[in-house]
Formats: sequence, C-alpha cells, structure tokens
Amino acid sequence: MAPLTRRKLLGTVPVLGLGATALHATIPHSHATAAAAEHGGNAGVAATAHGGSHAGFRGATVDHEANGFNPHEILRDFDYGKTSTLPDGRTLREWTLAAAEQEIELAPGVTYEGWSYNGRIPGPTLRCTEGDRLRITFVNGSRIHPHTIHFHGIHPASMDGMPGVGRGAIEPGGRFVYEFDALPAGLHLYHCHVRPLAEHIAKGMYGTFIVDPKWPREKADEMVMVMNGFDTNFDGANEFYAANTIGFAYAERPIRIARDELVRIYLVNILEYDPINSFHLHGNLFEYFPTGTSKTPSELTDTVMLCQGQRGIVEMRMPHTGKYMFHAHQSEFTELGWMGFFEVVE
Ligand SMILES: [Cu+2]
Repeated sequence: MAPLTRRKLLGTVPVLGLGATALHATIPHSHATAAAAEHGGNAGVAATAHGGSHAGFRGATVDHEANGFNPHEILRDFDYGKTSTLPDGRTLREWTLAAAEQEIELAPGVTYEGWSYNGRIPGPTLRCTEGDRLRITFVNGSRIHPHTIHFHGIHPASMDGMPGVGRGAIEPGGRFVYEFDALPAGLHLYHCHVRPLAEHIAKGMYGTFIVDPKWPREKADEMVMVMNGFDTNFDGANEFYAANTIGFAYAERPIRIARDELVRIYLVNILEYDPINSFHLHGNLFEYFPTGTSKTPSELTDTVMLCQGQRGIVEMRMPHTGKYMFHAHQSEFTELGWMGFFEVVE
C-alpha cells in the first residue's frame, strides 16, 4: 500500500471541520505512525468521522504537562531575561538557552522527537528594548547534533550563529555566548542555522525575538503566535500544523479577549516544507505592521500571507462579543490543526 501522507489523510474526510478531528484521534503512536507510513498501515481513518461542531481532538487532549509546555502559556509568556545596568547606563539582559532532544505529543497519541530550546517549542520569547545589550549563553545539550542560535537583526558576523563563521556550529556538550546590541526595533526571530537547515528548523529550533521601540507601543493584550508544522512521517510534507505547536489547542480552549480592548499579536511564520503560510481573522479586520519596524500599518486587512522567516504585528479591537475563528487560509492547514478561536467577552 502507498505511504500514509497528509493529502491521503485529507482525501479520506468529507468536509472541513469534521474529518481532521477524527483522523487525528485515530493515528497511533509516533513510531507506529512512522511505521504505518512505511508499511501502509492505518489507512482506515475515515470511518470514525462523526459529530463535533468544529475541528479538534473531540475529547482526547494532549498531555501538556508531560510535554513540559502549554500553548496557552506560551501565548502570553514574554522573557525579559536577567537584567542589570552597565557602567554606561544601558540595560544588560542575559539569558541561557539550552538545546536538547525532546519527545512531544503533538496530537493525542502522536508523539514526535523534536529539538527544542529550553524545553519548549517554540523556544522562549526573548524580549528587550532597542539599544539594550544582550548576552545569550547557548548550551548545546544535544547528545549528537551540533546547533547554533542565529538571530535576525543587526549584529557582527561573529555573533550570527552561522556554521563556518566565527565560532560556527556549537558541538554537542559545547557552549557559546552570543552578545550584541538590540537593533533594530521590531519583531524578529531566532533559529538554529546548522545544516541540513530544513531539518534543524522543522524539528523545532526557533523562537520569537522582540525588540521594543524606545517609543512605547500602546498598552494592549499581547500574544505571540509562531506558525509551525511537523512532518511526523519524514516524507517531506507536514502532517500537523499549528500556531505554537499544538494543533487545535486554541479551538479546544478559545483565547479569551475583552471586547474593544486593543489586541496585539506578534505573528511569526517558521513553517518548513510549505512555501507559504497565512493568518486570517473572522468578524473583523486588523492593522498589519510587517516586521514591526514602522509605526504605520501597511494595510487594513483580514488575511496576511507569510513566507518562512516573515513576521509582522497584528492589531485589532473586536467590536462584538462571541466566538471568532482565526486560522491559516490554506484550508488544508486549517484542517490539520492550524486554527483556533477568540472568545470575545465584555
Ligand atoms: Cu540545530
């Protein structure tokens, strides 16, 4: 039998919303998943499609505690580091980021060996202010793989986290201190840059890097969404899509926001294997600030498209209470996990 691929899985389900749910719930354990793909087992996933008002895992849930992270906590978790004041009066921020192999339950019963920074995928959201001095101690806790941290932004070549440049790849058990100034203000990211690059990114070695402008942004309910996906059967296509790793997490438990309150989403696309990703909001339009480098939005829209590494700030106020979906406007990604809801309350 042919391998079990995501398109094959989608082909077995009738309509958006019902099918993805059922097929996820019936996929067995990770090694079994890979094995099933290899040997063509586990094909009869369509039979269980029934019920449910929207996509999700229908009762079964991922064990966030066992994973060591919860997408609802990652959403509003900003890490400002350990701060001190330098002789010249500037703020020094220090972090330690450790890389490791980490087994993650992506969907109920579907485990995957990811590679993480500090035990979570995406890694910590590092946040600072324009002009701060940043010192990031990288500890490569991997048993076998060399890794780096490559930051987007302005810095010397020796701090770029590129194999073959400066200290280059950090060997298993090795450590290196990346140190540079926080420039420019904007929404950036960091990720490993060791080859094969697609694998190191697809495994989960990335995180958000926010440089706040010296002029403060308006107070808002702020959150981070890192759009990602996982190729669990290693066929070069993703089987699972999400914002912040766990598909349907924000559908099972919608994100509560207040009516008319300013919401600011730091939106990052790091998806591997698919050339493009997107974010679409129901029931409203939003202002979009590409890379977060300008005070002026580039457009008022309800959908933005992002290639890998592209990011931007989304700002909106929801005028009505109720449940509003957000999702990739590639319907396929939506059905495979990249969707959720805002619950707008008074
Ligand atoms: Cu790596």
